Amino acid sequence: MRTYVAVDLGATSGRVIAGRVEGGRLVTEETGRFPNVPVSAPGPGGRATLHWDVLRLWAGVQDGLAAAARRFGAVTSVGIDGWAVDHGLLDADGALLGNPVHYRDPRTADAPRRLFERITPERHYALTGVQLQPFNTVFQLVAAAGTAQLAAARRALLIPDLLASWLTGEQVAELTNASTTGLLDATTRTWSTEVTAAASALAGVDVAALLPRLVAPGSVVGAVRPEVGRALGLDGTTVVAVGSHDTASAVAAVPVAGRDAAWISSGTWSLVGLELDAPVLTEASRAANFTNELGVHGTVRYLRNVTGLWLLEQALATWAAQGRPQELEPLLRQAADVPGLRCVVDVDDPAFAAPGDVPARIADVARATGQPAPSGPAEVVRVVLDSLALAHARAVRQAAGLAGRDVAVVHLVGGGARNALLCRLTADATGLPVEAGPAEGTATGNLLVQAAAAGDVGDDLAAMRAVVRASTPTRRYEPSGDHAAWARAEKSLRG
Ligand code: LRH
Repeated sequence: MRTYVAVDLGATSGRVIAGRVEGGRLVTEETGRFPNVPVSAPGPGGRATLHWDVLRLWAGVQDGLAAAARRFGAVTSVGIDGWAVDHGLLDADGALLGNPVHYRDPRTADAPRRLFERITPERHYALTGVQLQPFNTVFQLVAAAGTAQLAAARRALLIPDLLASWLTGEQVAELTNASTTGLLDATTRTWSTEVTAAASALAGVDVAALLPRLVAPGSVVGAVRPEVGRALGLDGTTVVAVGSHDTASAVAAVPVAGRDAAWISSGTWSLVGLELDAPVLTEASRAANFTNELGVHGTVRYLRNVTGLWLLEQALATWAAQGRPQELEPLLRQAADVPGLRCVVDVDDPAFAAPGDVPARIADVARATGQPAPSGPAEVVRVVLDSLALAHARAVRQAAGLAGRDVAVVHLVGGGARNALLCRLTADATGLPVEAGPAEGTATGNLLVQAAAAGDVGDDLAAMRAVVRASTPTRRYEPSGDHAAWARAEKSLRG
């Protein structure tokens, strides 16, 4: 029986999960889990810069891989997925030039304006289909203009591709994650010469030359290097390109994605959208800031980035730092008893983007909008989850309208599937049933792409999803409550 190992890097933690296909079911076991803690350190010009501690992540990945090899013996393949857009710059020797910068670092604030002087936002969207997020890779490269690091760089590798290169020595760009960069042509699915030319003129380096060859999910990146293989017990193991964008892997593990299904990949972000065959590159889609990212098996993930459980994570971190740490489960139970919709905020308000005191920021927004400010952790959590559910409903409705689809069910995968209150409120806000699970959707999708590449699972999404259904029960939440109250809350938010 073959063993596959998924490395899944999230914004707050990394996981290593081994899996086997047994009797049409995926059986998994976690062999590593480690925190992902960003670190601020002086960057160019001494400016405080938020970095990813990528060597610490690499150490956690190696520990988890070695544990998987000890537990299961021969490992057939490893697949790596992670959050999008961020990258390491490598020098001419292939060595990492510095710690990758975190997408939440504000260095990119002015970069969209600068790029759009060279290529209009309309043209950029018509080419790439990517929503405007100041942190997209293309803007990060523009923001790095003039730095010694960028001048010395010969390669830019997205985080999962960087770790894959450390395992194999091969430098590639996996397609689903490449589709988040703002540098990929959504129609030809190759690097856009027009966008790279505009970015090069601003960055002062040849951006196209930094970008490696593209590979599709399911293809072999390479064999694990002998010295790494010996150290970790991975002799004979290959690295397979999976949906290396975590959201692509999560969407691959949505149990059913018929034409009437919307999905929410719920973690630090909520990625809310639909699976399509072709991108929607219309002006209306651009105005609504929907993105066309690529999925496994050539699909398009048509979605909007909604600020997700980040607000809850930051609130918990704030209370812990203030010496009053909160336990999540009891807090969620208390929040369920707080009367709903007393106060709602726009979760995508830029005021919430940077790490910090989310409860205080919510209180500020509440006061500024004439709403009662929540008092105490349970009330704060209720505001966060009501507001998040409202944002989910809006994004589902907009996606359906822009893509010309009728949505009858919402699948919610990822860590948020464990949050019954969030699932229930999302059902109420959308007025649609929510099917919750799998909670480890990303690792599941990662493992199934590897299993399909090896022939353990049929090589199409329907076959992969049949395994998901057989392996993980989902929980269904029917909409209830006062739908008109949600409509009123939405109206009050949008003015
Ligand atoms: C979710 C995610 C999302 C990106 C963001 C940077 O983890 O990959 O899809 O937009 O991180």
